Amino acid sequence: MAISRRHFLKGLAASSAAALIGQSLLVRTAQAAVSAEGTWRMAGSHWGAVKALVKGGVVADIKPFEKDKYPTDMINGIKGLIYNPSRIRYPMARLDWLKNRQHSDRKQRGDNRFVRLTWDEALDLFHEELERVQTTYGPSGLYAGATGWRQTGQFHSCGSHMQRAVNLHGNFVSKVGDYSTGAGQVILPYVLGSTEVYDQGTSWPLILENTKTLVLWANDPYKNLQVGWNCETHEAYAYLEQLKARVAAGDIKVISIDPVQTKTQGYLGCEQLYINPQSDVAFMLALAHTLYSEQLHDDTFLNTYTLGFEPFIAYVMGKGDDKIEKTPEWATPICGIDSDQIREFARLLAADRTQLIFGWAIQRQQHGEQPYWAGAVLAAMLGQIGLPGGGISYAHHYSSIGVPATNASTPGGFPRNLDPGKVPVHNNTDFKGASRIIPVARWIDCILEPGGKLQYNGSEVTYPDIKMSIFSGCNPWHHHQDHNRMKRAFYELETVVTIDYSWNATCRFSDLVLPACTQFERNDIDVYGSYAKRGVLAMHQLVDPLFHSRSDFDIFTDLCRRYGRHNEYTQNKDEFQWLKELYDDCRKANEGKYEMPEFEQFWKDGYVDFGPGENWVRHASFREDPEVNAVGTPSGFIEISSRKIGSYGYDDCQQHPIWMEKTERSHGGPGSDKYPLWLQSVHPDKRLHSQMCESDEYRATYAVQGREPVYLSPADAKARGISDGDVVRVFNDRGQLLAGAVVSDHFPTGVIRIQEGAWYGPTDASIGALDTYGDPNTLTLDVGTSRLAQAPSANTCLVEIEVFDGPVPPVTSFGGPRLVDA
Ligand SMILES: Nc1nc2c(c(=O)[nH]1)N[C@H]1C(S)=C(S)[C@@H](COP(=O)(O)OP(=O)(O)OC[C@H]3O[C@@H](n4cnc5c(=O)[nH]c(N)nc54)[C@H](O)[C@@H]3O)O[C@H]1N2
Ligand SMILES: Nc1nc2c(c(=O)[nH]1)N[C@H]1C(S)=C(S)[C@@H](COP(=O)(O)OP(=O)(O)OC[C@H]3O[C@@H](n4cnc5c(=O)[nH]c(N)nc54)[C@H](O)[C@@H]3O)O[C@H]1N2
Ligand SMILES: [Mo]
Repeated sequence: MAISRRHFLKGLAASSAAALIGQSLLVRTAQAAVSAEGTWRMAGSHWGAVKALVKGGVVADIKPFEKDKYPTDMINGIKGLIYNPSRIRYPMARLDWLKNRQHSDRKQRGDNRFVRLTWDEALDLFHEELERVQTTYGPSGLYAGATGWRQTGQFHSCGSHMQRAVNLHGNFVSKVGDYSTGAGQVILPYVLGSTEVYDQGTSWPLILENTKTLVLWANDPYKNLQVGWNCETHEAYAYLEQLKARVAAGDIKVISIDPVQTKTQGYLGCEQLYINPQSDVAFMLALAHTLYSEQLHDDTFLNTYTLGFEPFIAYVMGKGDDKIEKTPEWATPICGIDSDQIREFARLLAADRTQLIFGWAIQRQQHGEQPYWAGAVLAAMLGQIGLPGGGISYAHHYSSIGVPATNASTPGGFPRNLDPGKVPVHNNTDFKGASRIIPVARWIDCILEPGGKLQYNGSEVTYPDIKMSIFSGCNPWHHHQDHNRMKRAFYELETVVTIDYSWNATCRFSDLVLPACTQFERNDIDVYGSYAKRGVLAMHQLVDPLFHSRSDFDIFTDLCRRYGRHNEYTQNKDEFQWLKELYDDCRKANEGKYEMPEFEQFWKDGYVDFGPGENWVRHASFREDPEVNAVGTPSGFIEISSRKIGSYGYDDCQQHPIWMEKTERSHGGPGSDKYPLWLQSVHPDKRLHSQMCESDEYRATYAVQGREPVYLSPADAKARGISDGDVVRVFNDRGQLLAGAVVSDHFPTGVIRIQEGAWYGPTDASIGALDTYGDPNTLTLDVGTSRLAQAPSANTCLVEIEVFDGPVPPVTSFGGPRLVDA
């Protein structure tokens, strides 16, 4: 193994991959034969199922899997993801932590000075720290709940490996919810009876056939369907292509409600309805007002399928506590849409079959529960929920939702929990009165206020006193808001361990860093087509783990060895035995439904296809019979008002949807006199969050003077003397960053965009340090959406921007740590 690494380092071709890999199944199935022309092998990623040309032990080329007719451009970044200077080469420890451990100077965290370790040293340290924290503080001292967008592959799913291994050692604090849909997944079960956000949606063919007006509300599917939770095959794009043709023919009207001209809008050639950021609920209430005043709402639907319309409509009509009638004239100054246009739009929605399709960014803001709830109320007033091409969806921009899905069973994964009846080495369940589970986006609050109380979804959370954190398959120094606040919290942590394959900012702020390999350096299986469940893919190992990296499975097997639990961890199975078992279980579950060959044949073929999927209509069974197929709300009906939520007594999430002003809002809202620009940190067009930012050549295709782009309107640029291509400073009271200006008329005055996932690269470790590359979470606000969901509010954020004068500091984000001697 070491030979191949050295060969790679020198840029020489390794002699024979087969010889180096040894007696693996790759060899058994002759997949690893190395010839001058190389071999094409099947692989998979969030960006798509792909085929990779492996030549001389190196990944030389990537092309789409033949079933992927609409591959994303991002597969051109994959080679650079494998081979780049930010790959973690060895296990490493932060200099002062290695010397002083829990007594280290934590203010040095972020200065990026690290010492190289051997695997044995690193895993011994990891084990010692687990022991120390369990015996000194108990399970409430350890947070191992954070996981995220681990690479595809059901077996190697790295969060499960970390959590199973740590579970075998002792208990720990975990999390509930996620950053994607934190508000939506909590509010919608009260309203529509399920999370909706992760549920299958009405099939695209039925939408194309039946819908007359399609509203994309805060939604950019053409951009966001490029990635999927599993190995994507991008079939939704075939339907977007048909939609484009229907729009051109005038058969379907598509309207994008968005402050920005989106990529989808440009592709479809559809209309944009401009709206001021964060003001959608005011607009929705005015739409409800018009529908009701003009008797355009569906009384029969409301009476048959919903509860609690009366208090809501009383509030809209000015009979609520605030005595304000939510007329279009009331809404206009808030949402920026002319009152006549509001009325016309309400009439259009009621005129024919209307499908509302929401994106998720709109609930990633303060009071993010409200637009989802108000959207459901509008859909209920229109009375089309459960009809093909009508009603509401919260997910058609995600992971092939809406592509007709098969009924196939898909492969399971490596278990994250202990096997039944097993207990950890330290079976201490005393959390000292603190909660065992915290809302995911509140972990920084928790570290800053141990013992503090938090209202969450009808219960009270008591913050544990966390001393050690472990991160695997996530990058909190991209995903969490307000990095300068995070620095303060990290002063309180004694030990931070990160397992990743790239030296991102989370590694920089850790004490112990372990190098995992990428999914291209191990064997795995996964479903392809994400929610459409189109088939099972063999993810063949392409090359050896680079440098000293290892698979998460190998890393945690060896950690468990240190406390005698390695056999329990692996269940005495190696990688291939696991893959075969996961496949065989799946094959068995599909017996009589879908034909699947023996594992060996599947592995050789590279995939097994389940054939076409079936059309389906969301909420149709409820519409058919609301008694028998009641939705999962407390009453079984759609709840326009919720007694349950009302009983919590929260002022920031009351018993029906209401308009609430935000802490920060542009276009005349609070804070806009000092910081007039709304910063939206949407999901990147050419990355998956922070993944692939390290892919140097690919990054160069969009970076501006080596910095992350910040998009702004011509008017805002002109007012500040900013030209396209300038390095600019974006700032507010929370932080400051450098970015490269892209002046674009897709952006209105008062709105700027920096895509999330840009690698944080501060000039030094201090609080307030300038971020040299442009991570928007240097600037975002770290507050919960409300007491109900406590979800992140990244899109509630105001800033100012100026030309940066003075010498521009180099970007510090990439290229790994500063190696020093102990
Ligand atoms: N401002 C702002 N912030 C946001 C958002 C926003 O819209 N605006 N969006 C939020 C949302 S929706 C999300 S989902 C989060 C995403 O947050 P994350 O899931 O934390 O983001 P990723 O960049 O995908 O981080 C995954 C990390 O796992 C590593 N990794 C991948 N595969 C493996 C593996 O096999 N083994 C190991 N050990 N590591 C691996 C990758 O290298 C990467 O560093 O960000 C959130 N943050
Ligand atoms: N290419 C790519 N695709 C992805 C991802 C990725 O990283 N890259 N990440 C995946 C993940 S984990 C997730 S969670 C989803 C995220 O999916 P979303 O959260 O839906 O996506 P975003 O791109 O953040 O935002 C979508 C649109 O919302 C608009 N918007 C923002 N605020 C408002 C508002 O107040 N009002 C209105 N009307 N519109 C608003 C934005 O202008 C943008 O056009 O995407 C998934 N798909
Ligand atoms: Mo997400």
